[in-house]
Amino acid sequence: FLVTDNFEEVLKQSSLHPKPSGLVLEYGTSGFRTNAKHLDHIMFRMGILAALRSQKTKATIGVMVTASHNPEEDNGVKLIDPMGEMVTPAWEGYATQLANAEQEDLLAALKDIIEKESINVSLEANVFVGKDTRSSSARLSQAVLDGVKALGGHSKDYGLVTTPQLHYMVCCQNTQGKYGAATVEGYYSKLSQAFSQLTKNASNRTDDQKHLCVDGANGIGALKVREMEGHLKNDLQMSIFNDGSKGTLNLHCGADFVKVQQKPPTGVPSVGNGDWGQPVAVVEENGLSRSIEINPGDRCCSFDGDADRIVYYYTDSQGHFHLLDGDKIATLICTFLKELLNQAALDLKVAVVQTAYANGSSTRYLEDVMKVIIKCTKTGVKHLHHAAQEFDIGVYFEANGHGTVLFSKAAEEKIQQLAEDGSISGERKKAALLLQSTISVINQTVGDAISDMLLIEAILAIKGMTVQQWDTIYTDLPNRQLKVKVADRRVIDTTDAERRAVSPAGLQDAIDSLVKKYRQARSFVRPSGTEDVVRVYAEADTQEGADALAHEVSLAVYRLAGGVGDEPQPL
Ligand code: G16
Repeated sequence: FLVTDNFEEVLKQSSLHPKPSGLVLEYGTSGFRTNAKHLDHIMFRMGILAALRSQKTKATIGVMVTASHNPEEDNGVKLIDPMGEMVTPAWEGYATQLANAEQEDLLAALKDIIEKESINVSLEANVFVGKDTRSSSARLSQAVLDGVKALGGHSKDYGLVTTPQLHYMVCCQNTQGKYGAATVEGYYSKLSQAFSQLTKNASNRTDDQKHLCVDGANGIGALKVREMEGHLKNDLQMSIFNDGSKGTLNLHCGADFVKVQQKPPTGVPSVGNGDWGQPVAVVEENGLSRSIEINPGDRCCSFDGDADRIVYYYTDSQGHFHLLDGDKIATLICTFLKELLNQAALDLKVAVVQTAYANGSSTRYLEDVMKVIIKCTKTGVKHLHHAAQEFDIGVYFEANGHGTVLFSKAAEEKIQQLAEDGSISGERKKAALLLQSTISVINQTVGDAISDMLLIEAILAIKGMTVQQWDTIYTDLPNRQLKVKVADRRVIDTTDAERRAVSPAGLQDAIDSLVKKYRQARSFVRPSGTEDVVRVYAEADTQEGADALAHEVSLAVYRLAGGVGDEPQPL
């Protein structure tokens, strides 16, 4: 290749986005993620890398500026490959190489990637860019746009969108509209039409049954679900809380908070006292005040900061909080799909992909009762997505509510053919049509809180199921998740889909002997790929047991893996 004018431009522009010398960042679970003040050069360089990836694949690439569930002061970047999936692992390596090259080595790092991948830099490059609502996102997404431009690429700035919406746009663009129109409007109309087709099959529902409380985590999901509300007409009646008008992003709210703390978010009215706040809230909608009363058993859901995760919950008449996490969501979807496949007499294999965080009860239920194939992968949707692609229908969910369903091309074709087959009728036909609409309501590119919410709402409506009935499909084993601060979390290395620690020496032995002290117990530790902490997970037959085990394992991590700050205290 030749050093073109573009490289001079890259050099010139990169001096406006200088790398703080010595700063080293790693590509984590789903991209770079740290305090926003360290990210300007990363964003510029990811703009360049996306342009190169576009030249390599001859397709449009996506760059999403978000730190998802992290606190407001953080930010990050997620790279999206042509079919809307996360960028391929080899390019994660290039991303790290480019991100960490000192200013004077940037050109050499770029040339290295170009050579290794034999990229024709004179080809056109197209990049879609989106951002979340963080205060730093506007300037950081501008840095991405600058990077694309420096390499002579074209970009389309979608502005404020959810992460899954940008994944969707990239897939639509690269399939020449076959997946849908690459616009936010196209996304709303595809999903809402499918939702309306599905809920047509629900018997008359009262307004109460159509009602859902949505916690938008004070993030982009709240804005987008509100935008979509009109498209859903009367099929779903949402009350949106934590819409960003007052609260702070992800602070005491959102899917990650609700899942990890196992309690409801602030900012959402509910039955009970304390953290639940008041059961009645007055909300302002379209300039009108409306009071909303929350009763035992009412459905609520929480999105995370970029709306790619969702969890459900409710309070029972005794005031107890019940969480329906990603495992419960996967089970509900799997049950629904298997019933439809049976009715449609379609022989398609359904598998569920989980991670080590999956509740032991969910795995047992899916394996023993539902008789589906179960796979366990490392944390990170890229791993689950990949594993799910091996099946006719792959349902993948992390316990934290990040997931979706993938249909193989062959499975989609079979369903399509059956739905259009004039010679069948009755239950079989109905099931085929329902499967067809199910495919349309799902965002197959990545986990999507809005799309998952619509699918769950449709399933509950069609099955005439309450959230309590869904909750009793199986009973979760009590569990606890904790975080431990260590000097360098990379000292922890894991194997067996993160279920066993291979370093530091002695840690796994310590965990093994602690686990033996409790019944139905399991525990593992792993370094987070999004926060500077080590995560500890424990489950046991009682909550006290799970809490005590999590604490004891945290102490083992603290002592054997270089804990910093105060020693972990019992819960
Ligand atoms: C990201 C990933 C998820 C992962 C989560 C936590 O979610 O996309 O797959 O479960 O981080 O990862 P870790 O435990 O490594 O910190 P999000 O919603 O924050 O982008």
